Amino acid sequence: PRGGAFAAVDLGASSGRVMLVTVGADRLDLREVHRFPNRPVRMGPTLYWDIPGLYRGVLDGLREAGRITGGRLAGVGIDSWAVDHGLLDADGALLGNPVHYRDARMEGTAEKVAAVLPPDRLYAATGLQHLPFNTIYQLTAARGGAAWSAVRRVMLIPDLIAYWLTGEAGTELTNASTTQLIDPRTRDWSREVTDALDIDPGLFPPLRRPGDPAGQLLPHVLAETGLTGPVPVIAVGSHDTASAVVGVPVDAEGTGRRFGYIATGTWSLAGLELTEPVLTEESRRANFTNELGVDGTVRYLRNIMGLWLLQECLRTWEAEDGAAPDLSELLAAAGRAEPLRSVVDAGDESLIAPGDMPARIAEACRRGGEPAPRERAETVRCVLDSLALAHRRALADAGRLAGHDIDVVHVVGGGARNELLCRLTAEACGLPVVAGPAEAAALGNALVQARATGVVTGGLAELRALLRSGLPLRHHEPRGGTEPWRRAEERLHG
Ligand code: LFR
Repeated sequence: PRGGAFAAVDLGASSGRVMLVTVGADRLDLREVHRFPNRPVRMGPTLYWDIPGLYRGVLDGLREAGRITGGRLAGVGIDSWAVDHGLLDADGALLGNPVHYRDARMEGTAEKVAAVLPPDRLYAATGLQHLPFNTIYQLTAARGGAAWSAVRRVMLIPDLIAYWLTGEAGTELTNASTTQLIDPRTRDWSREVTDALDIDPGLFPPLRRPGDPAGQLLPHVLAETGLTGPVPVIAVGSHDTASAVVGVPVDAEGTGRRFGYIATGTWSLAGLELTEPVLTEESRRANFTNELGVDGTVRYLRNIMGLWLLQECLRTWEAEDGAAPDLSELLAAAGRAEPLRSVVDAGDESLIAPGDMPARIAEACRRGGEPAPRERAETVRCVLDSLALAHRRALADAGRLAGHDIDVVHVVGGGARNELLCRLTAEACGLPVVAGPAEAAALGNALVQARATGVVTGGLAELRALLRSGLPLRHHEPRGGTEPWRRAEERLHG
């Protein structure tokens, strides 16, 4: 039988992992071979990604994968968080560590961009949700810096890793769409935007699409990882959210229900899979994004602050206690805490930066006229209630703006493991929630590789059909009615 072992490299904002995914014509098997923390580092005033550390983690993972397969891999695919990038000089050398999207340097750049391209025109051209750290703003900020005159190339994070592995440069389309420089209708650079902002799209290597070849592991990479060549690197949905949506086990029960999805991790990305972008002014005002997906799809969704809120609380408490708090205990206590006692707007930009999150949540509660949490369990409950409420609102808005009903909500990504969050989301949306797989991005990454190498054939439906067997999915039925959630929403948004 045809089959292959694929390495799916999935870099998230809090950890990176290399998964070994074995795909056959009608089966799929997933094994985590290496997981490593992704710890950003502040040097001087700037918050950076530790890109050498991440790249080392990728090499370690590939070596580990090869140890299991006897040195053979049918492919390697790389996905990561979006928008961030490295700047390279004429020799192809990195001009500094990539800056973290949570760095403060973009303050004021949105105004600069708006002065040459008003937000309504920018949205009509790109369909992208305004996020203060979109690549367009980062490049505008970088242009004021001393290194800029040496910049000859801009490479998004997964493309940069692929460049080091293969020596070949490309820009994968799904991730390119998060730069806010792509027109979602033509699925190419928007001349209107690049001309207005005087950004040369030629700084980005040529576009490639998920499934395109992206080179082969270089001899020194083979030597370092103990793999036997040739090992092709294959472009996948290199934006982690693009791969995660390929990994949504749609129609696992074969009922043909219309689905919404929430890709949960550091962020919650809640929305719909569409075939055409929605570029209306109403959509812009609702802050919906049209990111490009695999196979010509559009991810119509809203970025919600996500489990970042909880992760950052835990980091604060760990610093206070000198030891990591027990998360399962905290979640159990949060589950018993008073429901919807206080909620905050999970789109609040004051929560983006790192720092004392419990204090900022308490402050956001006070600003909104909500009682501040009195203890940690109440803070956790406030975070999860607020996320569930934001999920409800995003899916309802998406359905209305795109004219698309939703019968079932798929929660994929790390947050699918958080039972309380999934239960609250089902209650808030008043819809059944299917939770899992947590590793949707790695699975979606591997499925696109498997198709590109001929191990499987078909469209997204056929790829997703492979997800049906053997995945531990959890079902949450809506209970208790949505009226308390409607009232909480009214408190928060009027
Ligand atoms: C999720 C994600 C989101 C993107 C954010 C920042 O991991 O890729 O889709 O908006 O990270 O890049």
